[in-house]
Amino acid sequence: DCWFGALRANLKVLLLIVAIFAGTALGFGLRAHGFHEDPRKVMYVSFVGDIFLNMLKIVILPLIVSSLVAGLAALESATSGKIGLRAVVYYFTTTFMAVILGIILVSVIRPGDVKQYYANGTQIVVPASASSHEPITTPDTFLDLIRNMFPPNLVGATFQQYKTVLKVPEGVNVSFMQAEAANRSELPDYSKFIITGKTIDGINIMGLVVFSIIFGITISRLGEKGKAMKLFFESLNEITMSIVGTIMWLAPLGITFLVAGQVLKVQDFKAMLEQLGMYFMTVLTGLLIHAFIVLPLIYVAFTRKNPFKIIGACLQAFATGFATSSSSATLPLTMQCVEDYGVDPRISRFVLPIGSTINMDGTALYEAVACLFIAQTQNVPMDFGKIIAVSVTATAAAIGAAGVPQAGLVTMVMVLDAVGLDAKFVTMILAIDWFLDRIRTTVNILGDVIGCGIVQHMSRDFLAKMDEEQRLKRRAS
Ligand code: DAS
Repeated sequence: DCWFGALRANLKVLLLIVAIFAGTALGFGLRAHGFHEDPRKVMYVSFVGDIFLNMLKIVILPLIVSSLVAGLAALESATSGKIGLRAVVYYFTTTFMAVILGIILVSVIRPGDVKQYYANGTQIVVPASASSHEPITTPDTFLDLIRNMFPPNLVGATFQQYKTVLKVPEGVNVSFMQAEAANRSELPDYSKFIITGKTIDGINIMGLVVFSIIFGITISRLGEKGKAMKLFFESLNEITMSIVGTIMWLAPLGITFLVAGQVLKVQDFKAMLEQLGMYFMTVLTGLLIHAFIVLPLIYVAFTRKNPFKIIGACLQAFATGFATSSSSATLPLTMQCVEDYGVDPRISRFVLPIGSTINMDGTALYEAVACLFIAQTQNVPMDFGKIIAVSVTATAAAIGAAGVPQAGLVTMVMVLDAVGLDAKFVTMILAIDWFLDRIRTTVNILGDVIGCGIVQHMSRDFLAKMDEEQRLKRRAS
């Protein structure tokens, strides 16, 4: 039976990886037949993939709320405080380490020195601004940010309370950068990016996470009085996870068409690789070092276990993260994978929803590299003070980015602003961002999985104590 189970799990992973290659082949095949010139044909192809992505998004809301509430209700508030603190310390440390790694690499490789890499003097072109945009305003003050973390009601939290809001669309709204760059007069208050980055098709994830944490801790404090809600959210979590299991069988089909649709949307491969090849290699090198050296070493340091066991158990989540470019949409799978691997649900339900929202090592590394790359192409000298500014704002921008496609591009405006670079330069790296987004999203998910394993290992003693107490209670009753 276990042999069949293992085959089934690996079969799923194999199917997903085949789906990614099939989608790439399909995409290039359709390009050869000129599909990429006709937007309608592109829409028909990506339509199937979008349905799969939206199906995953539907479960984000009930999953995050039920996991956090049920997870926290199952723990004493003191325990959840300890687990939460360990998780947050891990998130900040690894995110900051990713930024430092990115800064070191981009300063050594210097991909932005155009003269160094492009003998024929190819200038890196800043494409003209995108089409006109609808008027966009986001919360005006930092108070909006705080206010929206405590939504008036659970349902209200899922729909924007803002006047008009920049929903982080699937393809980044480049004209947003132009708008931002246009009214440079007022200093962009960073609350805009944090709260903007946190919206997923109108769902204010940050507000939901904060509300669910408070709700879950209160249930655990109320004991008997909160029991009904505890059972309700536990059952909601089971229902949601079983829906995820069903959706996952559609993944190979959805992923094939998601990838094919993306390959069709890319405008000009040649210019992209010629102009941004070194930048691409710098980001890729950083992400691979962080994912396969830094994080595994941290895992070994804290757990003395083989990191590639837990990584191997989550290939399904990584493949989905790569295909969807969305760590929030992949969250249901990430949770299923770590729980199948053996992580205690009381840890995964609590640590993963928060991790998928604020722990984005891949994005942090990418934003630091992209910002310094742009500075290099514009021959803007980077003194030590600016490097510090980049390392702080890239960490904050990664925390502020949502788990949706190209969210890291939106929040990068913060980093560019910190060193006095115009937001419009984001359009320079747009051509290749769709591909880098997939890889950094996968690294974000890897960081969440490693964090889950570490927090689980560090909490094993008081989880065991809790189990013992529950056993004694059951025997007594
Ligand atoms: N795509 C985002 C995610 O889902 C990361 C990013 O845009 O940087 O993690």
